Amino acid sequence: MTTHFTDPSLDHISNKVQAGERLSFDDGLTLYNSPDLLGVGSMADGVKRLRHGDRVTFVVNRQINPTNLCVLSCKFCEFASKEGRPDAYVLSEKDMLDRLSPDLREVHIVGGLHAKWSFDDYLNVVRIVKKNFPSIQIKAYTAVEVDFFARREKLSYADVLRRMKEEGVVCLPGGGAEIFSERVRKELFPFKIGWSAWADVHRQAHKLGLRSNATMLYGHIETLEERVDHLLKLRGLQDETKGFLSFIPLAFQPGNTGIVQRPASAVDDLKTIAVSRLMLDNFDHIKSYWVTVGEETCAMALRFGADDLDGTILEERVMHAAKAGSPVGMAKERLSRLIREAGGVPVERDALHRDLETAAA
Ligand code: V47
Repeated sequence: MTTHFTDPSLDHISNKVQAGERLSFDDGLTLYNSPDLLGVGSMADGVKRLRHGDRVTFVVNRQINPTNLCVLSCKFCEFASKEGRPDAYVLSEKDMLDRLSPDLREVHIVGGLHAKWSFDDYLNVVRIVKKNFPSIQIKAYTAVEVDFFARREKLSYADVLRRMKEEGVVCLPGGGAEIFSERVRKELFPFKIGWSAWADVHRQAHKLGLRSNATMLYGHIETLEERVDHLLKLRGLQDETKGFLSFIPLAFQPGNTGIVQRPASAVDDLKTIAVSRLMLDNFDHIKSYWVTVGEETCAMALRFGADDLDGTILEERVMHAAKAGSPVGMAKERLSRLIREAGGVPVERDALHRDLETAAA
């Protein structure tokens, strides 16, 4: 089917997409700058349909954020706290177990970098989950945490990751990537790892057979050039390792940070999903994260290239600390309805993006 674009600069890109040719940095910028939102979206939807048809996946999951105490003070983060502040917390073993139930497929563990916790304390969180709920798959610790454990214990990334795998971690979340721009890093998160260390952690994880995700935090002070560069860096790493499961664009929630007045627009959210699908030709899954974009935009994103909604989550803290307007969790039935309303077929998956029937086999 030929699509008629209102923006003629999309014709050339559409020809490349149809011929299965890889898009360039300039193509990425042209897509982002195009006023033809529906044209960009229909191209991305076409690519999504070729890979996944009408299927849209989700997982019955839960997030556990063991502590918000963090040695870092990233300007964009409203989740992190310091000792003595009224909002500071550390979950007890009981707190963690109270949040879990055997019907969960995945638990996503991520939290602050606690000044007094050893690597073993972090591993213990994994042990507690594994011992009490052996059937729940554990997605744990971002590259930022892995780097923190490695420095603290004077271990290599590979050693840290091997220990995590031995305790039962099956994949790593994609957090901590923020935006791979040194300019933005110096401004917003100068003490956090940048691209090179982030990439190395994921490279080592993939070598050990651990799969992982990748994210991009957008809608703050980054430029469109920096977003496209971020996507190309990830595409290059995926060419090298083939270990990434999914890509998740995270719309920045400004809260009280003062960095920007309001979150990215729905148009920007939808374009970011579409551009990600078109540029990341070697990523199977593009997630529309309802927590940051809200339910309405999230459903529309399913016609703009997204094929996954993450999950039920039940208690999201990181974005809600920054006043995200979405609910903190969603029932499985509500997620399915959202998918059906957008014309998709809901498919429940596990943490490794396998359909449930396959996973059970
Ligand atoms: O790295 C922090 C982001 C990330 C804010 O891998 C914020 O399946 C928006 O990575 N507004 C952690 N974002 C969450 C994360 C994630 C989420 C869902 C699924 C997966 C996955 C990973 O949250 C951080 C940072 O980029 N973040 N503060 C904020 N105010």
